[in-house]
Amino acid sequence: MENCLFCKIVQGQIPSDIVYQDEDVVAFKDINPQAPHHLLIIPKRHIPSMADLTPEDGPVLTHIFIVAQRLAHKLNLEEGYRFVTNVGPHAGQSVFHLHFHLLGGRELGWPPG
Ligand code: IU
Repeated sequence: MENCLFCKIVQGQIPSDIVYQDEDVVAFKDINPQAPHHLLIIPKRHIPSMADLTPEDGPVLTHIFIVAQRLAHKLNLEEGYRFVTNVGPHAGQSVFHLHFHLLGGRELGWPPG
């Protein structure tokens, strides 16, 4: 999608620190990390947010979770991690291409602010 920053990352039009990608998903380091490990995992296909998902998106969502689980294992996050998506302005969503934050490497507070 035109003018979507994460679509541009998917297309390699702007640089990012990609740690994993396949046919359907990309995982890259967040530019403003909030924990020792902070990755973003996104579908390559443009979906603005969780609010726009349909049942047809089930397979890519399952795949995103499995990729996240494998990356967490690779990063040795055995003590725990968080996997979240922000939806809309009250949650602080700032990029409108569905993305999941994988955060770990320190004790995480709850509830988030
Ligand atoms: P949010 O859930 O929409 O607030 O998260 C957007 C994230 O995208 C946020 O953590 C930013 O630091 C991150 N990000 C990025 O990694 N690269 C960018 O070029 C931009 C934002 I703009």
